[in-house]
Amino acid sequence: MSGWADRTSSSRAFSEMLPTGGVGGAASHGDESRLEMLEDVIEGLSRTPKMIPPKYFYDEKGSRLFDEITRLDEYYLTRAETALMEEHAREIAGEIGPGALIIEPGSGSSAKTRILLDALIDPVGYVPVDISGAYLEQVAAGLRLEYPAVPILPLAADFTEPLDALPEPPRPPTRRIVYFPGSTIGNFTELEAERLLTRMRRMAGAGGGVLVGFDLLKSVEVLLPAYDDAAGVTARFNLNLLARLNAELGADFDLCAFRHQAPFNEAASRMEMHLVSVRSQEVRVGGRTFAFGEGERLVTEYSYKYAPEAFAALAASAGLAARRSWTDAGGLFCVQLLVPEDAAGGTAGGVPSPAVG
Ligand code: SAH
Ligand code: AVI
Repeated sequence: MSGWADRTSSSRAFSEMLPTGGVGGAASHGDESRLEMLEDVIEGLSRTPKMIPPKYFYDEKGSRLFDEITRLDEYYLTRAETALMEEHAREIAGEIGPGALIIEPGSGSSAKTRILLDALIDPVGYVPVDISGAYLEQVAAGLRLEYPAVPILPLAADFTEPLDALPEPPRPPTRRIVYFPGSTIGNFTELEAERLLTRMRRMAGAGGGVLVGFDLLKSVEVLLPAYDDAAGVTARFNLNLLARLNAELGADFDLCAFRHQAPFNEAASRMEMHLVSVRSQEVRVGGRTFAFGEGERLVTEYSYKYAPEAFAALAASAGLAARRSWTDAGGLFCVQLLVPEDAAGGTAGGVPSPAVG
């Protein structure tokens, strides 16, 4: 999936297709977001193969379904990364140093961030950034109770778009650390990931760093069930996307006429999530009609799996050097501390000599 930010269509034309009558002169933020979603969905359904960006999974129900996924036996990623963080949090916090500001794009439940916050010395603030606004507010409220000494500064935003202004903590930070756990980086193509990491490098600034978690390439015996669990939670998560488009865009997807499928694309080193049309059918979205053939696939997500060296090379293309790299005891998941390449000599973030692998 690529080029989602490049909208060529007229927003005004699309606004008339929204179910409640469009944005008009006094558009609310909600209207603008829905309009963008409508543009993205129409553009994505016009492609071959048809695609919808995975960021639209995360309405409030989608966020809760994702949380349920993270507790599944088959979904090893969260368990492995949590174990890694529990084992290495003190060391990671030592590398980051005191007085840091932690910014987390796509913060979700902020579960692993709690492990980091517990280990950090005197963090000046935590900025969780998430597109799922209502869920973000609930998580932020919980964090304020748990961490009364840490300013919690949530930002409801799409991190793939330029962020206008990040909330400022009351005290100036010694450095900014962009924390990007959960293998969310894996949901972007390499070109998109390079752009995103470049943006994160700029956000962290010269003395800062990017702490990123990514999933390691492994056998299909482990990968396939992780994205197609026995209880069908991942299938519900995938299909909820269509329910959301029906509810928010007035689309008429028949949820019984699409089936969840999650193949491994070996050539691209990624898991993929598809919704397969079980029959030939037409679907209406925003005044447009889209034909699906029997067996036709709607691509809803890529989830790239990396070898540590391949990820370090991707980071290098974004001007970031891997200073440190940690792997969980099971060898399933990896977290790397990336610093701007010109700081790789040893001054940034109080970080000592490079050690990747
Ligand atoms: N970082 C958390 C959550 C990972 S799930 C963890 O590791 O557990 C991915 C999260 O990113 C979800 O909460 C989703 O709402 C959010 N997200 C996905 N795409 C986004 C985007 N473009 N902008 C902002 N948030 C996004
Ligand atoms: C959020 N993201 C990293 C998850 C992943 O594994 O790619 C989303 C997910 N899709 C299916 N299960 C979980």
